[in-house]
Amino acid sequence: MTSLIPAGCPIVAVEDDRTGISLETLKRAIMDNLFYLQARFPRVASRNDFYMALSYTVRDRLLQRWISSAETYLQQESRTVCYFSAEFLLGPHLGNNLINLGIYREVEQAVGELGLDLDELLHQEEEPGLGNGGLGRLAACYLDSMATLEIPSFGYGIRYEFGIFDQEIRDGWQVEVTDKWLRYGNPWEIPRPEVRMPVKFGGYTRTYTDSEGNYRVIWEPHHVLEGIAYDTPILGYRVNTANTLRLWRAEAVESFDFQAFNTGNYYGAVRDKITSENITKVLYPNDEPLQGKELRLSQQYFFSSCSLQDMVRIFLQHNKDLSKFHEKFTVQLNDTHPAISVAELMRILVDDHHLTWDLAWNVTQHTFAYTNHTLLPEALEKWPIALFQYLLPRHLEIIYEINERFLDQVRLRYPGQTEPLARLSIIDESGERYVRMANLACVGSYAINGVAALHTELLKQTILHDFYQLFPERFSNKTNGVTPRRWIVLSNPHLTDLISSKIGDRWPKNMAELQQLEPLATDSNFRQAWGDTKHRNKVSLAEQILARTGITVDPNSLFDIQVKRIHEYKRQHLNVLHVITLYQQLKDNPHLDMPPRTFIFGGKAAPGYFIAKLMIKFITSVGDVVNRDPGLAGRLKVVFLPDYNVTNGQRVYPAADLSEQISTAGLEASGTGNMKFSMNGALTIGTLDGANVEIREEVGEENFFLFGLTTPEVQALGAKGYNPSDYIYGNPQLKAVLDLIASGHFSHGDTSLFQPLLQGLWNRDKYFLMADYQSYVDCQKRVSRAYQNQAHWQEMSILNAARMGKFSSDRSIQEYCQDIWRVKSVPIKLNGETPPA
Ligand code: NBG
Repeated sequence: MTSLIPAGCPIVAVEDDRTGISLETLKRAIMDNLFYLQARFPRVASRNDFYMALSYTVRDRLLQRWISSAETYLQQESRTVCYFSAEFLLGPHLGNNLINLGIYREVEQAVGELGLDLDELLHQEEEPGLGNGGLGRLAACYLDSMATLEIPSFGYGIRYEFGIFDQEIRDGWQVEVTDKWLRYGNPWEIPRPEVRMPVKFGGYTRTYTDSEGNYRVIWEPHHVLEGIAYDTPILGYRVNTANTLRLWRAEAVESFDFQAFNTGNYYGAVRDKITSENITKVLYPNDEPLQGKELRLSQQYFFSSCSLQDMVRIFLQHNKDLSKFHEKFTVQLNDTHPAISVAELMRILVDDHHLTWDLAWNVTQHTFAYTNHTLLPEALEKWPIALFQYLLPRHLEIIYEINERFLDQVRLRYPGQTEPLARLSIIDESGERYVRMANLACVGSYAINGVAALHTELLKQTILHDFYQLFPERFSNKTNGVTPRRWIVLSNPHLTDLISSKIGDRWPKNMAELQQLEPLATDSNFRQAWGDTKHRNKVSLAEQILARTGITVDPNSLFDIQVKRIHEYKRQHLNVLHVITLYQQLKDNPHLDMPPRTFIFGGKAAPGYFIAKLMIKFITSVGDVVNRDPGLAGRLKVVFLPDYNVTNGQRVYPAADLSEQISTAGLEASGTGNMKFSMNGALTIGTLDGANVEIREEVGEENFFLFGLTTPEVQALGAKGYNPSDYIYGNPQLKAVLDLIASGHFSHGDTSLFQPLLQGLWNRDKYFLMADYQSYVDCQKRVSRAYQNQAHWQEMSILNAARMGKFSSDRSIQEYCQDIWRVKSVPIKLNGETPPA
């Protein structure tokens, strides 16, 4: 702790330049903030106090940019993108802001001179885990790219008090722990208590005719809440643009229900307050299927309504004519979670602002664009009519009206046919009646996109086929991307320095420049340096692993990594079957020629997803046996790294040799971890699924380990009648692996523990593991052989990184801007200056 006490530094600054970045100014600002904002003197200050003081220091340095951005957008009345997302998985801000501001080194030195360690302060930050996985992280990468490309934009979402749960592993099982990320304060958000929006729930509607003879509807709610805005600046990379992420927190309108209070029902009144505020308490931890939860629908409506009301408020400050709303704003719906916005904007325009239905519909349909993120049919959101009626009675009426008008159009297209009508209808009437949110989103949007080429094609062929027939012009593909600022520059500084020493330092903003590395792939010195950086990263991951799991792993072994949510379709268990295959082979032949491997897994399972949780137990149990087997002489290690999140991801990607992207073909919409690995020089073993297809196209098939059935093959096999036991009985090695698991070898003799997993594979094997097993094991053999030729491995690794330019989220956002949003960049001047290019 003594290192926390800075020696001989001024405690109170007399004058303070809040934007300066000279060493002395930075040091003084940190001490100033420690004193004035944390009210601490150095001797008693905790590490968190110093983290807060440093964060405020950095925040001060981006506030000018933020204010200038807001002012410029206001003056120029810029067309603005609003990215609506129930999830933003931001990850820690401090390091990223230092990178984007370009003051990492300066701050590192200033902090050092105060006797502190920047790394330790960075680790102090609790990451805002306001998302489940790929979808939420994509939203965060897109905010970074929109700011970097100087696109006027807002992120709109929910300020969950508790984000995605922290994962602990006890006795090999996942245990969920509440994520109290706000516990020690959040220096990055600015509450805007005067920006508050009323949000109604429940009740009934009534109609009347106004003095001009117009038919009007009034919604008399059962209760009303307020949404309070919390703003976080989102700074672009080496530009003056800082956009806003506005998240809403729910608050009861009156702290007390005075009626209840007066009648003596004090606790009843307090309970109502608590119930209202529950809406933004916690993120639903399910990655894909979400059904039937009243609170979840309330969350979706709550943030959609607050955000649209806010946009209308902003619009009306300078314009009167709401029929032009869509010229100022465009809204991207990140999946169907905010799809209720379609009905809410109609309600605001028609009921609150008295636009005619047709005018309002024209605005609505030109405002929204919809991104689909999944093909899993069970993940398509639908809400029971009864729940809708109860929670959002006015919206149900509006949806019926939208649907009726829409179906009239459909009837013209398909005269006399009822099938297409039933499939296209926003209301599912096949059994219990539901509102289908994807249908609402498609009908209400001017653009619809998938997130990788294959995914978009499959959308058109399968779940959105009828909409594609009707509105082909609305469909396009926008392959996902990830921000190289967080995923290379921040997380892999050694690699960043190496690359910049060869091709200069403009590539983080122009990833196509990485191609200049290609000629170096055959340069033995460069290969050596490339391999050395990887090794350093592996050493530090090995230290992490030891500290967090107690398992010692060898940085010279092949680091084979699969990190992502735990799901049957992602097939972590296929990976484990390969581990057991190698285990058996080594037991049979201790002299087997193969490079030592360390299998690293990470990922959270939805708390209610029993098989996914059992998969974690399976991984840890196999690890327990394999890691302790003296006969293996450390040639196989299996690690489950607990609590996979953004922070841990930043340590994992740079250290990977091999990236596992092994989902059943046709089921992973895109994947984005696959991109992060490859950018950091990992080779991929993968199926032709999601963005893997495009990654392989870019890096070259000779630099990608492909295996498994293709999507059409999976479809054909399924149609023909797939019988997994044919594959098992036909493959003695596979049978032996399954038998070993069934024997209780990995469960202390307990033969029942993994039965649910085994039964799944023997009986239905919904995700075709048995069909892909041999192809996977063979492909892994090619990986091992390739790894034994290090020079060639490094060459492939360099080519992977060099050819990943396409997967920068900057490219994705440019495509959204050009093809969908039709927005242009608006450079921000600071003190009359734009930053140097
Ligand atoms: C996920 C897909 C991923 C994809 C991300 C981001 C959902 C509903 N979908 O394959 O499973 O990369 O979205 O598009 O979380």
